[in-house]
Order: sequence, then structure tokens, then C-alpha cells
Amino acid sequence: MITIHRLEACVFDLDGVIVDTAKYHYQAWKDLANSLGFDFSEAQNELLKGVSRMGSLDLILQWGGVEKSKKEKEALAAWKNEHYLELIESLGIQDALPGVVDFLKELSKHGIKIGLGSASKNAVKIISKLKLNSHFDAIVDGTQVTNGKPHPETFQLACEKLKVAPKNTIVFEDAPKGVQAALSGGMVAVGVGSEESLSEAHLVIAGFESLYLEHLINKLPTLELTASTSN
Ligand code: B16
Ligand code: MG
Repeated sequence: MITIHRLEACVFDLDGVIVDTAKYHYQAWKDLANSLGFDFSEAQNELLKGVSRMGSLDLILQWGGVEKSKKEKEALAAWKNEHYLELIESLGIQDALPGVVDFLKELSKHGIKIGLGSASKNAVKIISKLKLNSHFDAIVDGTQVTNGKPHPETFQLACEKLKVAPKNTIVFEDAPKGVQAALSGGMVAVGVGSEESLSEAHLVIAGFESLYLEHLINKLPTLELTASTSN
């Protein structure tokens, strides 16, 4: 059992937590696989969530039984990213997942620090497209870490930048690998999505719609979690 003495910060994953970009990653990878003569399923795609661009490509090529040189892989990853960026060209605040912006505002109101912990090298670009920059006190993305999720480095660095203790931090993640990263970093893990795939998390929520900080805290009964919820 983790004990949170004081809720200091919330760190959010990006794709699948703040914004609905997971479907565009899937589309871009699928188009790449199809161009190489094979396909992969939605279930396989679940395994790519939270995984770096190169890590995802390695898995996909493995599924297709295709071998490529390092140089060829770099070209394929660059193609996928260009295609992905085309797909998200018109991304805007309308693509933020329901309720998440209100939840960010509520955290700020209560003086809780907000961080981003994403595997994506496009994170800053996406946050800017959504015009959410001012909500984040610290951003950690795929350009800043050596070890991807499930390694805790992304979230540890976010806590360092926010100057908060991991045990006083809640991480919101849609990927099992991200939940594992939060748990091994000693943070509280809240899964965003289905109970089935995120069962390792301390708590799973379907989304942020009608989620209030006080309710969230009440839903973490095994944690001695106290936050100032006064205005
Ligand atoms: P990029 P997250 C992850 O973002 C995605 O879940 C994963 O599908 C993607 O491959 C990875 O970012 C790298 O993204 O190609 O944009 O650098 O969920 O950790 O915010
Ligand atoms: Mg994600």
C-alpha cells in the first residue's frame, strides 16, 4: 500500500489521456504496415500504446516478419511520423478528451501542480495545437528520456521538474506500460480506460467527464490521501 501524505501533483500521459490521438497513431502505423504487405489487429495496437516510435516500429516489423536495416527503419519511422502529422494537422481543443480541461482547471484551483509525461516526441507540438501550454508546470516528452515506459524515468523526471515527491503524485495513464512505469516509480497510478487492460492501476476511471478531485480522492480509499480541497 502506498501512502500519500499530501497530494502535490498530477502527471498526465498525453495520447489517450489528454487527447484522442491514439487512433491517428494506429492509422499511420497501419498504413505503413499495409504498404509493406501485411496488417495488424486492434488488439496488437494496444501493445503499442506508450511505446516509443522506434520501439513500436520494431514490434510491427516483427509481427509482419519483416527485417529492415537501421537506415531503412529510420526512413520508415520518419515516413510514419510525417503521415501521423498530416493526420493530426487540424487537431485542436475539440479533440481534448471530455472533461479533461475542466479537471486541469480544478487542479490548478486547488494549487496542485500539473505535469505531462509522454513518450511522444510530438508532445509539445500537440499541447500547443490544443493551446493547453499554460496549464502545465512541467513537460517531459520522448525527446528527454533514455528509458521509455514501462521504465519510470518519464514520470521520475516529471516529479523532479515539478519538485514534488513521487509518492505524493498521481499519474494518469491509458497504457498498461505507463501504469507499470508509474507503479515502479512509486507514484499512485490511475488508469484511464478499461478496468480489464489496466487492472494493475490503483484505480481505473473511464474518463474525466464529471470527475471532481474530491470524488477521485474518495475513490482511493486504500491510500491515505489528503489534499486541500478548500477554495
Ligand atoms: P511519437 P503517450 C505515446 O504517447 C503513444 O501512446 C505511442 O502510441 C507512440 O508511439 C509514442 O507516444 C511515440 O509517439 O511517434 O509521436 O514520438 O501515450 O506516452 O503520450
Ligand atoms: Mg497514452
